[in-house]
Amino acid sequence: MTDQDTKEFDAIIVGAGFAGIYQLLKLRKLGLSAIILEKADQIGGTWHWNRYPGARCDIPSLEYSYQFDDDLQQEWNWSEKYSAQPEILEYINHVADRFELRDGISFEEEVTKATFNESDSKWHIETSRNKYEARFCIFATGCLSVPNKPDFNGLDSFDGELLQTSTWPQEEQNFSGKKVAIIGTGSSAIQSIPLIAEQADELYVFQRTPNYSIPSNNGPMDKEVEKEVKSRYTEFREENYQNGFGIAAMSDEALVLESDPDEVNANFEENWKNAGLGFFGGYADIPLDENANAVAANFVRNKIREIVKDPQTANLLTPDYHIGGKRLCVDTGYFETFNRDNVHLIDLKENPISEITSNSILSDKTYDIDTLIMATGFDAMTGALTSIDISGRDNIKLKEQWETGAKSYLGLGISNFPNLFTVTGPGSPSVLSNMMPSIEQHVNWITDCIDWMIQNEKTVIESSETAEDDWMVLVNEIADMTIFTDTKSWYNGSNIESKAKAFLPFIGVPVYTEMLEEVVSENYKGFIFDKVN
Ligand code: N01
Repeated sequence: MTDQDTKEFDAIIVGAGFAGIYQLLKLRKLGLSAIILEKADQIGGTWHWNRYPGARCDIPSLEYSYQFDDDLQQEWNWSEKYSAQPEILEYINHVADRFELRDGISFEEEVTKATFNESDSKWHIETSRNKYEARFCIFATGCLSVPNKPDFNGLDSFDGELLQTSTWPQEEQNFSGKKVAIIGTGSSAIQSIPLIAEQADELYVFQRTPNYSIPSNNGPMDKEVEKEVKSRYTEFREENYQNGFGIAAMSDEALVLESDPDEVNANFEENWKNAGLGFFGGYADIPLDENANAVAANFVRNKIREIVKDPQTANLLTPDYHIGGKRLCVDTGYFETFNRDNVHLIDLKENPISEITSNSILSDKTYDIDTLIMATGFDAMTGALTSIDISGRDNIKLKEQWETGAKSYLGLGISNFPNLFTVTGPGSPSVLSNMMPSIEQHVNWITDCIDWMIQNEKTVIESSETAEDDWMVLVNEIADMTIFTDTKSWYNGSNIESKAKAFLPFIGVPVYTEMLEEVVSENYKGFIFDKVN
């Protein structure tokens, strides 16, 4: 390919999920030329890839939706409280059409390399098909987009059907008449197991660590609730973003440890029925105090033992760590599924998988199977960035810079990587918030920043190393005040053996929002403009 073939834009956006789509719209409104480069053959990001049975959002759809356009939020009607993946995909497609964004997306084009060229201050980008140059490069690559594929002994020799929840085929899968194994018991498994169990002859669930899960009590959209929310949508969104996790249900200021135990129990019962993820925020000290957390955890442990009839299975399904330490799950009939005769739970802590053969898994005994489903999670928060060959100033590689732990200023900018922005990057509330408003917050911030640079004739922006270091110290200091750091989870990289262990999400949406605003009001404090080497 010659240089003449290089396509030039003001900005390249990587990824056509909720973040990329909105970023394209905002940059177009600013009058910039921009293109989204998307690996998949269609838009949707996480909602395109994760189409396993039962996939649905675990934040109510009235909250898990865009707020940037009032007509859009008034006119779109969700059919259920928690929408299923096909409806969410339909919604993002609707948004792309409504705002005429499709012609700004190039599909089946995977970004493989991005290099900052100091002589022209531009990003030179290579994909599976083309070369590009752009002043700005915005990674809208999502927090949970690179699958974790454990290398089980013999996996390559498996001859049956091998599926991964996070790269699920577009064709419908039918498990009737089959013996199915699923490895993993995180959210993806917890959502899919009840539906697969209804079809499969036998379902073997290989669990390493049990998870806490709260019943979704999902159902058709309550039209009265919808009407009420829509009558005050702006206010509703603003109120939610004042809560620690940016979610409506998580607003209670009361403390477990200072409340009457009977009252706490009654509230837990109510939240178990109605709150979903909000169960975790039902009292302000559940995320902060291990004794308060233990009261909430015991409530859920008792529920599991009440639901699951076989005591040994119930015990195996009962977590022994802080509730919320691993991402809380929201389910439809998960624990009940283990009362079925065709569902079998295998404890990998006691009996790890020693081998996978052409047609079986060897653990405490040999399990003959037709289908193997990996529900083994993601290289979360950093994987999508470190899997691309990104080079910044002085040819510094992002992967190497992050080898001892990812660092970012505000989750938006990375030192040595000028004019590169990340939407919901490490160090921002991202996965510990409602992703939709957090995406909009970042896209608005990035767009305003670019606009400010244009107005103020600045060519290059980058975060200072000091600002970045201080920011990550703060992220970890806040996390250390909570129960989040004591548990092995993908929040701190401990689900991937080779990954540096560091807690990555910023906890506390309102504080974060205030700090973002302060940075802007002080002319982008912590960022350097037009750095001279
Ligand atoms: O992945 P996970 P997920 N041997 O990492 C196990 C979001 N999400 O795809 O805990 C054996 O939670 C691992 O075991 P352990 C949500 O934020 C949202 O389910 O490491 N087992 C664990 O059980 C969620 O948190 C929705 O001991 C191995 C499982 O695999 C995030 O995505 C729906 C193993 C992985 O669980 C990730 O969820 C779905 C090994 N070598 C997901 N390696 C919504 O509702 C891993 N495991 C919006």
